[in-house]
Amino acid sequence: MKKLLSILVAGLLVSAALLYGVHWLNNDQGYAGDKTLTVYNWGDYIDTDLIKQFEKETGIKVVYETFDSNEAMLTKIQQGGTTYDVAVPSEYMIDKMIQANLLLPLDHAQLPNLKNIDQRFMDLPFDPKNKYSVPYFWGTVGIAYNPKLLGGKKLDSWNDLWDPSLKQKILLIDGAREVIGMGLNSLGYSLNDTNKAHLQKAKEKLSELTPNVKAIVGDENKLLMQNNEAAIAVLWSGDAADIMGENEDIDYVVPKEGSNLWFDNMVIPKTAKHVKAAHQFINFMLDAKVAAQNTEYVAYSSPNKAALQYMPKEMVEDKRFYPSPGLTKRLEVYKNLGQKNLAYYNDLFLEFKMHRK
Ligand code: SPD
Repeated sequence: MKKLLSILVAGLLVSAALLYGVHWLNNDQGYAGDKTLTVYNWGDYIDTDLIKQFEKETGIKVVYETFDSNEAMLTKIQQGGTTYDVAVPSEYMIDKMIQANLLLPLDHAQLPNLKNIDQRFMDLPFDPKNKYSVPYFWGTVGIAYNPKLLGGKKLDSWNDLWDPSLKQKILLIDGAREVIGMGLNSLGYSLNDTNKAHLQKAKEKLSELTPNVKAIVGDENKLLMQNNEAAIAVLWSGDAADIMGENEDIDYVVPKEGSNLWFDNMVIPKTAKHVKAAHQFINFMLDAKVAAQNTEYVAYSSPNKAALQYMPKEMVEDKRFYPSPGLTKRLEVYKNLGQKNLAYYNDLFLEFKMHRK
């Protein structure tokens, strides 16, 4: 009878502990179990083996979703249907999200691997002291082209793209700031110009490019270029690096009139439900070996100084993708131009896209 009673008491204690444990497992206090973390990132922008590694090391299940523009990401976060724990916006959007009070200040004490980031990428004007964001990847906007498909022609200028011999040869990135920016730069204007007359001129100039534009695409640009189905692409540098790894005939150039220097950083939206796990994930991605593996996979430029030693030399020493601070100083970073101006850029881009059809 005594034995039965002690078994019963032990059973009750185990059940209570289990119940208490279940509560623990759900409240994100750092215990492995049924915790989840929802990450929202650009398409083709992570080595998914690293997600598995993070899940294995922490017991946190990652739900991973992708977007293809900063604007799409913002809309989804503002709608609030899904609550994201980590997102990866670009600089001007980070500024906009800070102003709109959509981001949570980061706890740097939970991000010891932040020491791995090159100081050059810290404390930038869109997020002083990295209060809300930490570097993930960076790069430029430029032209990838295949001289073999262009009769040996070399390109080094935005204005080269208007050459009538390039009919149906060009892929454009599906991004309002990039395409309108290309029109502005080709006319000698700033990428952050808000003068309506200049913007109209840029749009008119872009309309003249229409016969040369084969398609306006997202990540599909990579396959089209790799397989020699397109000769030229205006794109982000990392996509060019990826393409060039598959097709050695292709080259990448940052046009001489100037171009965009961009930064994609990790943030925690204010609505995040798993703040501690979000910090764990960000810190994991900042680890030198993890960042090196991720960089080799996605081919974008890493701001993680400690990671560079684990990456192939030819990758890190390629000045097209790791340009010197001297060159990057000549490039422009997008500014948050405010809701009205950003909407105007989007409208012009939409008009340009519709005009093509
Ligand atoms: N396929 C991943 C693309 C990520 C590119 N981010 C660049 C943002 C530039 N504003």
